[in-house]
Amino acid sequence: MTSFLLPMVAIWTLLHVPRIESASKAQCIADGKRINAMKTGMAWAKPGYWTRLNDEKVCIIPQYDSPGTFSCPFDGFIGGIKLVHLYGKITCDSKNRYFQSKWGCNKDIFNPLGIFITDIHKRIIFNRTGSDPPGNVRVPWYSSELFDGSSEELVFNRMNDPVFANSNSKFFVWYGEDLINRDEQNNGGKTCIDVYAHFV
Ligand SMILES: [Ca+2]
Ligand SMILES: [Ca+2]
Repeated sequence: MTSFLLPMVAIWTLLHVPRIESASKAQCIADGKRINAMKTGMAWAKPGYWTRLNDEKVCIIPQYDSPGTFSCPFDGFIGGIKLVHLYGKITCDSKNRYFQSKWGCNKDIFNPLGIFITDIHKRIIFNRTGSDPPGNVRVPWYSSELFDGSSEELVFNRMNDPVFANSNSKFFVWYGEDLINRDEQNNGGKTCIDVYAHFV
């Protein structure tokens, strides 16, 4: 029985080990391309997929000008941004424990959103609800039909007016009250996220 099994094991090994090696090499090449793209910003993003932009988690503190930041390792036109909650809560009033929220402040029945994505000049780059034009923030709260402060994800839609981004692009994820310096002293907590871009 043993003399029968040994050749079979040898044949299986010959058939399968090279495949494992080639898969590993392919992964190394893919990783190398991504790292190279991150260094040079020369790789064109693959359209039609959600692509994670951050390597390290992005964390937002809701006061004292403490937005999370991310950049874009690829060249491409971004039609949407998806923020995926990892951990943590934020609040517009740390004295009220019921106000804690992933994306805003649970202060009324709408559990409004208070997250804004801007450029370095604090201009909104990705629309809040899909209908607002890019511009400056005046009111630090908004609601959405699809998302609220307890959602696991928050998606910003700009499919009708995609934004070109490359390795020089830097984006900021703000808590609205911190962004416009209004009533931020009583805020608290921290929320940490991953950032995905939908390239078109
Ligand atoms: Ca506040
Ligand atoms: Ca501030």
